[in-house]
Formats: sequence, C-alpha cells, structure tokens
Amino acid sequence: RNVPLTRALISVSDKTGLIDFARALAARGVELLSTGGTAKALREAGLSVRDVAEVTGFPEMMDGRVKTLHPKVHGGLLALRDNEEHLAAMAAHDIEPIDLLVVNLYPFEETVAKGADYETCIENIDIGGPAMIRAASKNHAFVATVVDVQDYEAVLKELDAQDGATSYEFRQNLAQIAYARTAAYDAAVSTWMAGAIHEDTPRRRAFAGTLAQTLRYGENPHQKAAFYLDGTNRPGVATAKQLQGKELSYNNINDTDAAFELVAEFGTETPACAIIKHANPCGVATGTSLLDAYKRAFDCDRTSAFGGIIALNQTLDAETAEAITEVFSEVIIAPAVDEAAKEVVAKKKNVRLLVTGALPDPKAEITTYRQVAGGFLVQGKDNGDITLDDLKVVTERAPSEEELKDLLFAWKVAKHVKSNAIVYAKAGQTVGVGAGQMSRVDSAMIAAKKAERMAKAVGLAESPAKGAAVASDAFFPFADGLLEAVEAGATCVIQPGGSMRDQEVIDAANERGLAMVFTGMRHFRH
Ligand code: 93A
Repeated sequence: RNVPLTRALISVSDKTGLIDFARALAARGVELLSTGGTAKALREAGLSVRDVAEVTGFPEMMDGRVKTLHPKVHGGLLALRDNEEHLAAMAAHDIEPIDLLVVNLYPFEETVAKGADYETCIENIDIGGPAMIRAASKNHAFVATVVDVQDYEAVLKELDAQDGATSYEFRQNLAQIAYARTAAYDAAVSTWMAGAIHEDTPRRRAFAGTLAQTLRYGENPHQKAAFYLDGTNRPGVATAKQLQGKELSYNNINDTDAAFELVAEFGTETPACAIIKHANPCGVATGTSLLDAYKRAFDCDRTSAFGGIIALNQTLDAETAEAITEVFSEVIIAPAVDEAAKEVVAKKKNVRLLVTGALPDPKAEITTYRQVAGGFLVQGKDNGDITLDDLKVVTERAPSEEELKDLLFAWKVAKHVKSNAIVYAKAGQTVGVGAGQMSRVDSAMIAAKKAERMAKAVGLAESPAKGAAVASDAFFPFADGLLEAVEAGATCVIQPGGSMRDQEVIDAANERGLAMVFTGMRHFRH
C-alpha cells in the first residue's frame, strides 16, 4: 500500500537540515505547508510554501499557542482515504489530504535543562505539535510522520526507492518512533512538574504507569515508594490477587517477583517450590508432591528460610499450607489456592497470600529497565533456556543421567541467583547457594558452608554437597573456584565455559574425575 507523496506539512523548532530536506521534497513536486517561523525560513531560502494560516483561514494567535489546531489540518492528517464518508467530509469542508508530517517539538527538555523559569518552561510545552504527530501516526495507513531530523535522509531514500511514494512498513515504523517521542516528551513535562511543585504541598504523584498501590515506604523507612502497573498484565506479583495478610511492602514485592519468576522456570508439571530472601533463593526444590517440594526447599537453609517468600508452581493444598505456616513467612504466592488451604493460611493473619491465576512464561521476550543517574539501562529479560542438546561435555568422564538432571536443575536456579552465583544441587534440591560475592571462590566457599549447615540442621551424616552437581553462572576464570567445589564434594559441573584458562579448569576437573559440561551461555544477574 504505497501512498504517493504530494503534500507535506512542515512545522519545526529545530531547523537543522530543514532547507536541504524541503528543497529535496520540492524538487520531487511535493507541495509544502508550514507554520510561521518554518515558512519564513523556507521562503528566505527561495522555496515556495503555503502558510498553514492560509489553509485554516485563521491567523496564528495567542503567542502561537494556536497555530495548527484546526480541522483543516487535523482532518487532512486523520482522514481515511478509502472511506467514503471521510472523503465526503473532506470534499464538503474543503479539506486537503496531508501525506507527510514533519514536526519537531518546542525544545521543552532543553529549556528545562537551561534552568529557565516556570513560565518559560510552560510556554515551551508544545501542544499543537504532539497533537499533529499523534494524529498523523494514528493514520499511518496513509500518512508518514517524521519527528527527528536524523530521519530526513531515510524519507528521501524511501521516495527514491518507491517512485515518489512511501510504503506501509516505512510509515508504520515512523509512527512507532513518533509515539515514543510524544511519550518521552510528556514524561519530561510530568517529571519536571513533579520537581517544580513545592515539596511540602500534599499531592498525588503520577508516573507513566498506573498506580497500583502507594507503599508505606521504600527499601528503607525513610524512602517514599509506590507500586505501578506497566499494563502488560503478565502473571505475577503486580497482577496477583491478595487473599489475606498485611499490605505488601516494597521489599516484599521485589522478593515475591524474584521467587515467582524462579519457580515459573519449572512449569506446572513437576511440583516445585522456591524460597527467597533478599532477592536470592535460599532453597529451591522439586518434589513428588507440592508438600515434598516445599519441605526439600525449606531443608536447604532452614535458618535463612525464616521470614522468607515462598513461591509454588501448582495449586496450594491444605497439607502444604500446614507445613508452610508452621514457620513464619512473609508471603506465599501460587497460581491457585484451594479452599482448604485458604482456611489453613487464614489462621495466620499476617501472612500475605497471593494468587496469580497462572505462571509467567520464562521464555517471553520482555524489555527491562533499570535507572542509573541521568538515564535508563534497557535490555531484554534473561530468557535464556538451556536444554540437554545445548550441553557440551568437555571432560573425559561424561555425566550420568542422574547427574545431567541435577546439572540442569542447578543451572536453572543459578540463573536466578545474584552474581557471582554458585549452586550445589542433588536430586532436584538445592543443598548450598552462594550468592552475590565479588569473587567466585567466595561464593563456592559460602555455598559449601551452607551445605555443611544443612547437614547439621537436617541430621545428615555428611555434607549434601558430597556427590552434588555444581552450577556456576559464569565461567571459572581460574581452577581455584572449581577446586573449592571439588573440596566440598561436587562430582559434576555446569558452567558457560569461554575462559582463557578453560583448559586449566578442564585439566583440574579431569584430574579429579569430575564430569563437566559447558552451556555456552552466561547468566549474570545483578
Ligand atoms: O503552541 S503550540 O502548541 N500550538 C500549535 O498549534 C502548534 N502547531 C505547531 N505549537 C505548535 N506547533 C509547534 O510550533 C511545532 O511543534 C514546532 O515545534 C513549532 C514550529 O513553529 P514555527 O514554524 O513558527 O517555528
């Protein structure tokens, strides 16, 4: 669906590249419409241009606040050209179609950055520009919208390639860029205004999301906080129904998210449980039943599990609820909860019980954001998934079938442990988790210590790290981390590989009869 380009409306504050672009359009026979300053600049360069004021029959007024806000402009941008009624309206009201909109907005962000006063900032909030951008972009079936000087060249290339027209894909792509611009523009206005309002004024703040809940405080009591929905409706803590218990806190929400995302890795087939403290798992297990999975997860680190967040991948039943509520926990989250289990949990008024209806898809492609001073870091969520086929055996001894199962289990868990992450696991149960250390050797050591503590707490004759699988979220840079795991008793290893000293690490594994597999994928988590 190519649309020939016959008429363009250009209204730009930043006049960089304007003359060359407009001249190139004019040379292709495109009629130019423009607002005051833009039209003036074009005329001075010897181009012929029609004033928007002439098109609308209204002068620009109110210091330019009203220039393009007129049905002759918006009708020209919004009319569907394959719709009889729209065409009739155009004819009746003498509205001409506009095929290309070129707008860049009043420099609101720059004005704020310069430290301008309140009134000046207000005057620099563009109204007509975003209105036209949004109209033209909605009608990308027929209209191309350019909001960025850097896209001028692409438009000319497109016209050359399409014989003076624009293609649907091209216009759709431009529309997506355009809406990102108006969204960012309004976010800048809102953020500026939030900062400009006097701190002592009682107020309700809004962000570019939907407020779900104002929180009593943030990570610490002196921090203000709130929880917003992003509109994706992904099953999890944001969209869960809270059946009982105190209001969720900031840290509860963060930890519950970590717990549920982790347990979702196991799907719904095999019962699984993850217990989280400070965003790291202190116990994860699968089991013959949900109760068994919970007990095994709890056994990994009974000390840390106190006051933890418990995530389950199946319907919470009464027996499991009984076992869980024997120990204090902050939150229980599950896809469903049966009636008997509800009654059991109800006896512990403070426990927050959340039902999500489903598990999130760990393989979904999701964009994540993290704020740093002055910016956002944006990345795709870590949806990496390793299966048996991806594993490369690098040692003389290949892992047994049992070992392979444990390796993949440990790897799944390690993905959800803050780096550096070392996870010991046996028979679908973590037996030692080392998280968040600056050195991998320390993580291995801590995980081994935890395994020894588990032996004491559960009453095992020896450390459960003996004969366990060990997962490392990133490669071992030296053999020392691996040797630490060997000392703890691990017999098989899963890690990405890719270190300069891989051979040294492989040799160390071979000398001690270990089986080791490389995943070729890393799971840093910070
Ligand atoms: O004050 S406005 O919000 N009212 C309008 O109707 C309007 N139409 C276009 N600002 C408006 N514009 C903006 O004027 C454009 O977004 C562009 O940034 C600027 C171009 O003005 P000029 O052509 O006079 O330099």
